[in-house]
Amino acid sequence: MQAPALTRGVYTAERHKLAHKPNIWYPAEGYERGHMSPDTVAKIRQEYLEALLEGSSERAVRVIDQGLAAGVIPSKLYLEVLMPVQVELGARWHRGEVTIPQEHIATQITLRQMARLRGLLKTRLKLGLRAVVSSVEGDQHFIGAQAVADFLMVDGWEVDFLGADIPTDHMVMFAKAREAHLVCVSVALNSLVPTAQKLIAELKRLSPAPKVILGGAALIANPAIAATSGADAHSMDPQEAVTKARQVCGMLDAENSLGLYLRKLGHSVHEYRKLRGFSQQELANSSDLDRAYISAVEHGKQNISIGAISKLAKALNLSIEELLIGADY
Ligand code: B12
Repeated sequence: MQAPALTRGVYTAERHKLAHKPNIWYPAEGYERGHMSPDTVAKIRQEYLEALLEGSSERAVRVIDQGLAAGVIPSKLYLEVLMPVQVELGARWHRGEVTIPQEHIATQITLRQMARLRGLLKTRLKLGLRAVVSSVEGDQHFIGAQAVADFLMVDGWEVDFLGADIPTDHMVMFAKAREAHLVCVSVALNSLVPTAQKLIAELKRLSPAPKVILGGAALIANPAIAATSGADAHSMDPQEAVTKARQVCGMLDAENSLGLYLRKLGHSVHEYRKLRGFSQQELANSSDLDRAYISAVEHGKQNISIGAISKLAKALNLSIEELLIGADY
């Protein structure tokens, strides 16, 4: 059966109107090379929808492969094929045109493709910042939150993705225990907006309080929620959320850049120390530094001298450059 043409629909028009920003990390190389037009993406979207309606994982993989071969970058396939098709599929399910097993199979296929495309995106240097991403208590919708988690991971954040329906008090305790710099909250149901507001208020009572970004279908339905949510930023777009995450966490602020750099360096020291199997005391002994100093460095709280970096690098059997670049790369 030929599925009716899939336009980008209300959801995507909203997304464009409210949230579209140039893709600063993954420029649309395909467009620049002239390999594809918006029609190409629309065609891929249509074929991907048909693959999902058929429940054919193989066909879905082939469609995504063809998109990649045509020069469509992975983030574009993720955001402009997988996401709107998932919305369309869900809308059909809500209208009773797609059965529950069909929707479940399709969602599983798309989750696999999301993971696959995320794997193809080049992950940036670790930022030394931690984000917790979750749907609000009572909310079973988690695909959008997963997308936000994926894009933050690619941007170099340490991400804890909690999935759907996390009780408010557990979420707050978890964010505190993880010392999260950022919490991204997804709310799909209008009826759960007060729950999201309560969660944000409780997160803001933590000391230090994480920054909060709120997004999800409830905001698409009612953008006015942004005025009263208490969040630091709002977005309907996982990629735009990355820009906002950097903004609200002060990464684009020159004053904070030293602090962020020290955190990144601390992360590198911590990771290499673990990799070498040293305790902080052992590293302190072999680098001729104090254990408390090592601890402060690892927490990004020490304005470390070049001399001390050199001692740590030597004790970890690294060049200074390797230590500065970080353990993950
Ligand atoms: C699939 C689906 C379900 C599945 C969810 C399982 C799953 N796979 O996650 C199930 C069957 C559980 C479900 C149940 C219900 N659903 Co439902 N569901 C959907 C549907 C069709 C698709 C959701 C989806 O996966 N979308 C795809 C993702 C990619 O889109 P998204 O979630 O909007 O996320 C995008 C953005 O919002 C953004 N985003 C999302 N979160 C965040 C967070 C941050 C921080 C940021 C920056 C961005 C961001 O990024 C994403 C991509 O760009 C939507 C319709 C739709 N058009 O979306 C309805 C929808 C969300 N559901 C709806 C309803 C009413 C329900 C039920 C109450 C139905 C019922 N009577 O039982 C229950 C509630 C269950 C519960 N307690 O949560 C309504 C919500 C209306 C509203 N705003 O209040 C919708 C909009 C359908 C409709 N038009 O009526 N649903």
